[in-house]
Amino acid sequence: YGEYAYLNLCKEVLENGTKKEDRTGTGTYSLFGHQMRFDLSKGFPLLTTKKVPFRLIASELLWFIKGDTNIQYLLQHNNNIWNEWAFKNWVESDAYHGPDMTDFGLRSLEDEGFRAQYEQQMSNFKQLVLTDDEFAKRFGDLGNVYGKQWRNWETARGETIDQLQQVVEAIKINPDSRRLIVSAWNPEDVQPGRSALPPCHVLFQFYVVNGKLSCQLYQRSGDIFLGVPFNIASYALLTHLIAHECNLEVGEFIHTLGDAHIYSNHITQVTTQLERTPMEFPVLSLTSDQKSIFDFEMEDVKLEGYDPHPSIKAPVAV
Ligand code: DHF
Ligand code: TMP
Repeated sequence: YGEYAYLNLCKEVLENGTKKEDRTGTGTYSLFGHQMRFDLSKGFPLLTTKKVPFRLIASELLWFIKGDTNIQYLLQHNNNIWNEWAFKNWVESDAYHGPDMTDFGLRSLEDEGFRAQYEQQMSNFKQLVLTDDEFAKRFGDLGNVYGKQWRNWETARGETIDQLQQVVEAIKINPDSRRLIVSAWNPEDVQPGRSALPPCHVLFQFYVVNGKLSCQLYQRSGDIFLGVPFNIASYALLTHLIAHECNLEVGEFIHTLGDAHIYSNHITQVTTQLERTPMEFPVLSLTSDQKSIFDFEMEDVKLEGYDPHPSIKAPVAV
């Protein structure tokens, strides 16, 4: 089963990872440099040893593809995965007048009273982003994150580059090209204060041979339990969408990780997951009347045969 590529990474980090402190103050077990390969023609790589919410992965990817960086779209799709990083903008601004939210991620895990306050403020925040467009513009925007860099990369001359559109066209016209690259890492924009979180999935490259489209991602930092299962499925879906538009079959997704880490508060969850036996991967189907990746909506993307083990909860390090 293809899932062992992931499960083996978990095992390796548990056995050989080095204890390492990190920005969030949570602590990790980590190793540097690891590669996984998934043959997309053998099924869609959505993990089965825990239930992974595909709906959230698909709506996040469509949000990137639209070039959107505002969590309002995600909230409209009932997707809460980026809330904490926009919330941070708000509670650190002078427009915020509620209780002090410094270090809300860690504090809400340790202090129940604080957790209730945090949940109240987060709920207010979500409501405002959904109903007040001015507020959403100011505080719902994550800044120079994926959607911006993929679709509206700003040049020094004040022009913009649509890297995603260009790469799709290049795959059609010149599939042998060795320059089929999209970069999210802009040194100018990773300076403090310019984006909510410097991109984790930094650069991806496509490769076409024998009528099959493959994709390789370089991810500088991977939260193995929470982020990485999303990232695998997200890039697998992107590869399917682009292959569909370019009349190609899908080849491989190759996932190359820099700092691959398990947070110290995810160890029991990973251990539980490793005790489970993987099932067959599901199959992705795309409705054929949409051709351009830029026209896809949620209802055009369907998964069949996904029969995972139950979900496993874990706190996200902010
Ligand atoms: N920070 C950290 N520390 N790890 C991340 O994986 C991460 N990912 C980000 C932004 N910042 C991050 C964006 N992607 C979840 C998954 C992906 C993601 C953010 C959050 C997550 O919490 N997943 C839960 C389910 C969430 C839900 O159902 O709403 C999971 O169990 O997979
Ligand atoms: P960092 O910027 O200090 O590396 O923190 C980012 C954390 O988020 C790190 O644990 C990796 C994780 N992450 C993923 O694993 N995948 C993602 O897609 C994103 C956005 C973050």
